[in-house]
Amino acid sequence: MSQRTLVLLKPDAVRRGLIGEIIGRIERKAGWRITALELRELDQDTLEQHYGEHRGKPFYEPLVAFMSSGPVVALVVEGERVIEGVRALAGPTDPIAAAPGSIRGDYGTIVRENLIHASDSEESAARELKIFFPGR
Ligand code: RTP
Ligand code: MG
Repeated sequence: MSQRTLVLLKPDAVRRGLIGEIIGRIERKAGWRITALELRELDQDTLEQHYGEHRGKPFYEPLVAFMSSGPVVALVVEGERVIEGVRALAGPTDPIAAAPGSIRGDYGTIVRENLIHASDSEESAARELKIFFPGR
């Protein structure tokens, strides 16, 4: 089943020079392709829409501050079961719990600065793609 997912390389990934490393892992997966890619700074409105489900949680304010601390790379990736697949490449939210070989397991530091966002379901992907790449 071919799908589309929204991937964000978070500000820590950009600051640490890990864009190529992370995109390379996605590109090497046979049958997936990048169909949009942009380096950009995220404004409050975009972040409130994107992370609205977390509003009111203790980590929400520091998360939004972190996500606006520098540019991110936003990508659309298409391919076979790519939603589940990029989540698997990323590993669990907490880098300490993420296995070596996953992006967060290899490079993550603290739970907030975990390098990558990837849509977690078809519904989330549809919603997030509309926020970041309207009209595509
Ligand atoms: P994401 O949405 O960024 O792809 O990550 P996720 O699904 O693995 O994690 P989620 O629960 O949706 O949390 C969103 C992001 O918030 C930060 N976070 N900090 N306890 C904390 O300090 C905490 N918990 C979550 C992380 O950056 C996480 O990716
Ligand atoms: Mg999430």
